[in-house]
Amino acid sequence: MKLSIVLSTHAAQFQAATFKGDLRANLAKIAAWGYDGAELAIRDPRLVDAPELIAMVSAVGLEIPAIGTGQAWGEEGLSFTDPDQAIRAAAVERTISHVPLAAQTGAVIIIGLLRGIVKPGVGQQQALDWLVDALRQACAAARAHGVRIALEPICRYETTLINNVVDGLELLDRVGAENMGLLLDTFHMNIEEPVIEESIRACGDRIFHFHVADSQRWYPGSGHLDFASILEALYSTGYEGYVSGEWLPKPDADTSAERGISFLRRLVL
Ligand code: LER
Ligand code: MN
Repeated sequence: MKLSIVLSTHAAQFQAATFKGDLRANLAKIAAWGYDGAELAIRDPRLVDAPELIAMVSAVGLEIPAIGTGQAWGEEGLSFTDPDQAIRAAAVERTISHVPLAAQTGAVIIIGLLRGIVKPGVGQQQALDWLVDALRQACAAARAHGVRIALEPICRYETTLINNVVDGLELLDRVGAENMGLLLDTFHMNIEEPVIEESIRACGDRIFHFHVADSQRWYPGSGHLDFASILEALYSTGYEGYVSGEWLPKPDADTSAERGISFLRRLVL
């Protein structure tokens, strides 16, 4: 199992980015605990020096399996489904601006909350049409560089658009881009899927990335999810990507990272 954990390159409000703050020190700790990669949450690629970042990550022997983009929504309000055309265009442009780093590192670009939350006065169908249009543009730009995009079904408490695997697979069909797949997150799945394992199997080879957190969004092993069964279902699809920790820094970031990896590494798969 290739394991990573979410790390924000800059201060961020999103609570489940386990690590924020001193990037170099955090990368060293993540490597020392035995993780194979660091999933980077980057608000704006213009804020990072890509060669320096890649050097810092590889200096401690880590990979960058995925780049999270949601802070552009959380901190700046960019969204694929905003009624303001300029905001939608800026969200697409921001997504495309992650492509060079993704191409260099082999990272998948994550579309989570950058899809937006449907605003009052916007119909659900209109929002879906805007979402499909934005994803087609982003996928076309990414495809030219061999980069993949993963759309994450997110639970009803965070967005009204694409809450579950059925919605996600339907959206993939509509977008029709072979470099687009899904990011499944066990925290959201525990809220939205009837049977987590069956939903995973239904995705087959369309799973491009995988987030783990336990039922209460703490580290795996702290709640009531059956990770042996969930990960068995994941690998039965032929998945070869990363299992990436995205959980609350509870009781604190370091303890959660150590306990999370020791629990996951003990699972016999
Ligand atoms: C991001 O990966 C995620 O899971 C969402 O909860 C973002 O708010
Ligand atoms: Mn997630």
